[in-house]
Order: sequence, then structure tokens, then C-alpha cells
Amino acid sequence: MGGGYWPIVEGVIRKSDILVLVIDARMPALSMHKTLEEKIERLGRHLIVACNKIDLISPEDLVQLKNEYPTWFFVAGIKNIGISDLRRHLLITAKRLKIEDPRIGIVGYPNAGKSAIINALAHRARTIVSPIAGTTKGVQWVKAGGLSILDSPGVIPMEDAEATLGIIAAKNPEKIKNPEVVAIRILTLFLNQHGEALKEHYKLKDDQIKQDPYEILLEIGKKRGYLGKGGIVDETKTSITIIREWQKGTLKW
Ligand SMILES: Nc1nc2c(ncn2[C@@H]2O[C@H](COP(=O)(O)OP(=O)(O)OP(=O)(O)O)[C@@H](O)[C@H]2O)c(=O)[nH]1
Ligand SMILES: [Mg+2]
Repeated sequence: MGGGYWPIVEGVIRKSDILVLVIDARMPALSMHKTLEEKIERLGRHLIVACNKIDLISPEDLVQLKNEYPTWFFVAGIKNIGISDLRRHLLITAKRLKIEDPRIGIVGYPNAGKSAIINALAHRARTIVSPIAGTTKGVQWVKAGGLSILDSPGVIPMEDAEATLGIIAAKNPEKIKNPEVVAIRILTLFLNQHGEALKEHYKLKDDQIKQDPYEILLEIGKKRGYLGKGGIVDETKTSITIIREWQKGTLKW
């Protein structure tokens, strides 16, 4: 669970002007999703941290957290606490960034309360809230008082095990559950050390290999003509191809 949603969440980050990273007040440091935070920053999107479930911590702990992290928003999605402050801040931020129809993406670990916060922002149940991690599977737009909000599936940081197996060619690309994760790991490996080889193999342009691995994956899919409905790149097929070429050794440095 989790790993397979990365491309979806990447897409949400790309489509959004402002990202709300939802963390859990009971374990703020642990639930602060470093990988997501870095991705959001790397893509130059505006990041807002919503520390959720404050109804589950003591008032003293809340005061301490507020002092420690003055820029965070402290909310309880299912109790509608702190939500109007968050909404106001989103609208003000959009105005400051001169964005007319602001798109807000909500991201974080599974079960952090992303869908609950969206429902509170929208004043009604628009997305499914449940204690089962991984409830939200796809992506859906919700309209709420001047904001377009995108819910997203929760993601856990890249699981290394399968990616490692894919990279050491111990697993057939067709058998890999999350080929996107493995392909992105392979592309990252090349980008960090052997960008030129990658560029040559896929006939990419100079500026293209400066992009992030996900962007490059899409570019490769486009080049190979792996397009699905509506001209959208088939990420799975593209990923499997990259893994296969890497395992076969045609993609090499
Ligand atoms: N006490 C408390 N529980 C909350 C709060 N927000 C969400 N929850 C609970 O946390 C669980 C997960 O909430 P969701 O909104 O489904 O979480 P999500 O981040 O959308 O989860 P996925 O879609 O599975 O990634 C549910 O059981 C909610 O009732 C909150 O502010 N306080
Ligand atoms: Mg959800």
C-alpha cells in the first residue's frame, strides 16, 4: 500500500498552486512527511502545514506545539476546529500569489485526516473519511468557497525493498507491484551520476535531463508513443520499459 500512489500524488502536487501537508498532532515529527515536503519545495509550490487531530492532544501540548511551529495551522478536521482560519489563510495566500482560481492539493501519510479536512473546508461530506489507511485511491476535485481542492491518496515514503529488487534485476518488471517507483529510482540513479548516458539512450535534450525524474519518465513515455486515453502517458508501460531496458543492460553507462 502507498508506493503505488506516488505518481498520483506527484500529479496532485503538479496540478496544485498551494499544497496543504497534513500531519498528526500526536506525532508531528514522525508524520511530517519529508519526502513530500522536499517534492513540494523542489517543484516550487507553496507549502502550508496543517497539524490535524489537535482534539487528541492536551492543551499544554498544543500551546507548546504552537510556540515551536508558529507557521503551522492547528486543526481538527472532524471537529471543525481551526478550519475557518485555514480557509482564510488559503484565500489570502492565493491572493498574494495572484492566483484567481486557486487549486489546493491536500497531501500526507495515509490516515492523517486529509479527507476529513477537505470535508470540513467544504462544509459537508464530499470525500470518504475512514480509519482504514488507503481509503482515498484516486484524485478528486472538491469545490469549496472559492477554492478548488484536490484530495489525494496517502503515501508512505518510498519502500526501498521492491525498488532495490527491481534495480538489482532480481524481479521481472512485469512482476513488480509498483513499477513507477522502481523506474523513478533508476532514473534518479542516472540523473545523479550519469545524466549524459540517460540523455543519449532516450535522445533527451539538455534541459530535459535537468528536470525531475517523474517529468523525465513522462517525456520518455511520450517519445515512445506510450499514450493512453486522451493522450495521457501510460506511466506503467513506460516504467516497465525503463526497468526492462535497465535490467537487460541496453540502458547503461
Ligand atoms: N480525533 C480525530 N480524528 C480524526 C480527525 N481527522 C480525521 N480523523 C480520523 O482519522 C481517520 C482517517 O481520516 P481520513 O480523513 O480518512 O484520512 P485520510 O488522510 O484521508 O486517509 P487516506 O485517504 O486513507 O489516506 C478517520 O478515522 C477519521 O475519523 C481529527 O481531527 N480528530
Ligand atoms: Mg482520504
